[in-house]
Amino acid sequence: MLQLQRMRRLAGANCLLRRHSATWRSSTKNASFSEVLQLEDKKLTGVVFPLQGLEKYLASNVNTASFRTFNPGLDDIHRAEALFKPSGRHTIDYFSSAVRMDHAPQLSQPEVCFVGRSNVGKSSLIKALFSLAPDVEVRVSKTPGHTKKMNFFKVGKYFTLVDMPGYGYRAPQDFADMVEAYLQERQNLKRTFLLVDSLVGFQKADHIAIEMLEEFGIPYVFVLTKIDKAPKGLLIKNVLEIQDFAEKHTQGCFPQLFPVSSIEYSGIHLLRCFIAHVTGNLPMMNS
Ligand SMILES: Nc1nc2c(ncn2[C@@H]2O[C@H](COP(=O)(O)OP(=O)(O)OP(=O)(O)O)[C@@H](O)[C@H]2O)c(=O)[nH]1
Ligand SMILES: [Mg+2]
Repeated sequence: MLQLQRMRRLAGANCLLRRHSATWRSSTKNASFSEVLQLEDKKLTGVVFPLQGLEKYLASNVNTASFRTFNPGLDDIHRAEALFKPSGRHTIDYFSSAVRMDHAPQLSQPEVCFVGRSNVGKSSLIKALFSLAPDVEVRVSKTPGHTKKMNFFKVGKYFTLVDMPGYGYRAPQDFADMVEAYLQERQNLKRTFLLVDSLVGFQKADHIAIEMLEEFGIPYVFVLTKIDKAPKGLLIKNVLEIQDFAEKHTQGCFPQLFPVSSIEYSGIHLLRCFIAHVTGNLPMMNS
């Protein structure tokens, strides 16, 4: 509680300083953690810890222990945000694209990648993660199959983030050669984020991707996208189904699902912190 109050005071100071830029910031409401700290407690939980925000809708016999596997403090989340904001010490930039592994940039810094069906919201999620770096251009589209190449974004010397083409409908022809080879060969890959649409849940193609990740022995995490769009009942059904699947049928999957809305920034701050953590940029005590 004390920690929350301290963080809110910090946030209050920031708001005073930033009042003059309220117009452009209004379209990025809740993008920055100091804005989130202005929210009342219930709303704050929903935005920062969307999984925990759903607990109140669940029957008391539902085991939600895994909902808090990754349970950073608000100060950790705030510290992680600094990595996603360009500073005097680091820049955040699009770096390069590749359609084949031998075109992928040789980078030794830790890397994370985002995979999932076409149109699931991979590029939008990356755009939301980088919303505090407005010069970084990440292209999103309503048309499935928009991202055709592996796009590498560099966050200083800290880590690289890779936006992948989608699988399934309108996937690029060379998808398998490109993405399978990447997943199998990339030495500095620290975590793969497998995105699932909260409106449709697991699809056949997702199970194929999961089989592949399990076979390669790659550590991965489920992210549930577009939670602003899903009716609560459907959202809860898909959350429980995925959590249950992760627990019972996977080896390499992190036990906690990350629900996100790239439009409302729910879950984005926690995901930034998780990325900072898995890339070794935010050592933490309790995970
Ligand atoms: N409401 C809502 N719409 C979203 C969200 N994330 C993505 N979208 C929309 O979903 C569509 C597809 O988003 P993209 O981010 O381009 O999807 P993608 O997975 O990168 O797609 P491909 O590059 O084709 O594989 C766009 O119209 C986005 O605006 C979200 O969190 N909420
Ligand atoms: Mg895309």
